[in-house]
Amino acid sequence: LLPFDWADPLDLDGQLTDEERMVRDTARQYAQEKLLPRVKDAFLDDQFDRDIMSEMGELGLLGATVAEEYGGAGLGYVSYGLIAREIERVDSGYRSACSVQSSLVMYPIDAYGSEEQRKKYLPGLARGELIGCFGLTEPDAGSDPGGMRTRAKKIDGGYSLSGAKMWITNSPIADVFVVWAKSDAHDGKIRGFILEKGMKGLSAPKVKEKLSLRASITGEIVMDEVEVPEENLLPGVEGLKGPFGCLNRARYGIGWGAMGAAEACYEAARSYTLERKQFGRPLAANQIPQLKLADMITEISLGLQAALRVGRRLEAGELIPETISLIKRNNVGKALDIARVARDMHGGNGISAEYVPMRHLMNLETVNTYEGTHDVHALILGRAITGIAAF
Ligand code: TGC
Ligand code: FAD
Repeated sequence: LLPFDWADPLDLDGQLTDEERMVRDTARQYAQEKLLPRVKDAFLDDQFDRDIMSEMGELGLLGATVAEEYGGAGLGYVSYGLIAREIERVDSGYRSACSVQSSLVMYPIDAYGSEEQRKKYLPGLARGELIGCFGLTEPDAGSDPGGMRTRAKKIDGGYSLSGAKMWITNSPIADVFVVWAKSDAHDGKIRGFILEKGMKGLSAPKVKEKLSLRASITGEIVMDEVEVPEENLLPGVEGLKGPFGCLNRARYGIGWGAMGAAEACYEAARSYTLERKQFGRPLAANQIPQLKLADMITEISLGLQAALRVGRRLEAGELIPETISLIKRNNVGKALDIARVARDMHGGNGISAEYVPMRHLMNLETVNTYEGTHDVHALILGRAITGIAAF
């Protein structure tokens, strides 16, 4: 018989390559030593420290799957997932910054961009010298991005973009904006454009008074006849499959990341109930806390195995978007449940920022909503199961 490992019962570690373990350890060390000490103040003060992007860039944590010739790390999807898990173990807001940069900005430039665009933007984004954002959602088009109003009008030498994007991670500090708009010159089809900070008519005011994801900066993108040169059109894709192709990667990373947040809550609940005594013995000596911990590690272990399986299939070139919906939806939903139970297990202390579960709980409310809500992913699965679209 082998002993049970309470932190990794199904031996995820043993299913990784040496390189993946090394990537995981680098990300974990950075997250625990450099991010964890500053997250409480960042969350309470509603501040995102821009230096974090350069620090992540220096360690190769941005654009992990992008080829080395463009400044990426040339790693596989499991390594990318392991990075997301380690960063989100500290805070979903920091993972957001990393996944937007990697999957929603570097990926579309890499996959749909021209060679000039790749050379111009990817190395700076990989180093974290440039910060990117991704504008799909609008005030009146969230779950249904096909209903977007932003328009690109053909003008001499390029396009004039007008419209507004809402709830955009990193937009107030972004240098590079990947924006999706319906283009008159392309039969009204959705096209991707690269906008740059400082373009006339472009502004990105911060969204204030968020109660969730406070260590991440969120804003609008307001475009008032922004003139974008022809060479800033992403030439390689048209239609909704452009933004969805990016979302596949980011949603996959969230499948891993949410498990990192859940693990942080589980470990906090375990330590707290082992240390705190009521009725003359540790809380962990009671059946109810043990049941809760058993439920938590069961869901975490299964969720990590599912994320690993989807990652291995992506690496084998097997992209099935519905399987990504399955892990995004389930792992975030389970992480939310785990964070709430862990908060409860901390009693009154559980509402203090000194302990991690309540912060994760508040963050995970956003994670459950963005990149496709919990229910929208159920509808994507429902369509694949029945052949009938319910939206
Ligand atoms: P539908 O008719 O299903 O599809 C339109 C076209 O897109 C293609 N497609 C996909 N391609 C690649 N990957 C996928 N996952 C794809 N899903 C669809 C599809 O084949 C079709 O192509 P074509 O060539 O036939 O035109 O589109 P629909 O309008 O009916 O879509 C419905 C639905 C619900 C699936 C979709 O709209 C949806 O997923 N809604 C959720 C929106 C969403 O996820 N927004 C995320 C915004 S970005 C964000 O939240 C970033 S947060 C970042 C952070 O801080 O971490
Ligand atoms: P709605 O679409 O209005 O949905 C409201 C509710 O209705 C949800 O519960 C939903 O599940 C439900 N619903 C909708 N349609 C149906 C249906 N047909 N059947 C049943 N139920 C339905 N977007 C970006 O483009 N870039 C970003 O960087 C970005 N970052 C974000 C950061 C934060 C902090 C947040 C909160 C959001 C961010 N988003 C971003 C936007 C996010 O993707 C949207 O909020 C999300 O897609 C949901 O859209 P909505 O808010 O308009 O909600």
